[in-house]
Amino acid sequence: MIDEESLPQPDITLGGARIYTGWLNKALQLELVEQVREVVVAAPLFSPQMRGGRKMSVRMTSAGAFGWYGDARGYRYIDRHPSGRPWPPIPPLALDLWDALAGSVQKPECCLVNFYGADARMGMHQDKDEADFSQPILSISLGDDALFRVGGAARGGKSVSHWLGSGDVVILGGKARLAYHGIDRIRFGSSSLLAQGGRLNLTLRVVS
Ligand code: MD3
Ligand code: FE
Repeated sequence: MIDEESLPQPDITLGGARIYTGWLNKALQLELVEQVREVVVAAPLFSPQMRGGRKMSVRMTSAGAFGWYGDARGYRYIDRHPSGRPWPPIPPLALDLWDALAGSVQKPECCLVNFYGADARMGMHQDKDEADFSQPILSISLGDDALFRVGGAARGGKSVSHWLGSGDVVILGGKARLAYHGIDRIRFGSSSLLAQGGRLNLTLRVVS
């Protein structure tokens, strides 16, 4: 545990989420996109199945020792891409951000990559498939703006919304770690970072 006071101060805190607006400049965003491209080549995007049986509108893949997965048997972390190949390494630039901002001496074991096309969204949920909720999650936004919503630890309570932009980094730690959260919509084409539009979100997680 690293003291929160020794970390850089966030620009905004929202329901306990620490938001670093525009933490990555354009050059670093482009470099990270290139590193994510390598991940997607080795581990192609797919749409996990939700609890109700439908597929998510967000396409996903992972890097690291574990990747997040969902099928008829439920949600879990698995140690291989559905193709059977191992997950590729976590982008080095994402690991640098973890060291600078997460305030954890542990290393992330998963970098979940979410890709949002024009009509993709993510319903309100908790991230509960990890073993240790005292470990934070670090989120990086790249590309189009997204309307992020965060509530409390119980479903259906009050929530607050915030537009996340390209280069924003969010740390979810402390009581925010088990907060309900989701992405209501993206503003497709609002960023020129990805030539074809859309949004990438990376989340770094300690899994086991
Ligand atoms: C608040 N991703 O992958 S990142 C997810 O933008 C996920 O793709 C969203 O929710 C996205 O699970 C939101 C911000 C985020 C990530 C994890 C959280 C917010 C969180 C965990 C607890 C509370
Ligand atoms: Fe989540």
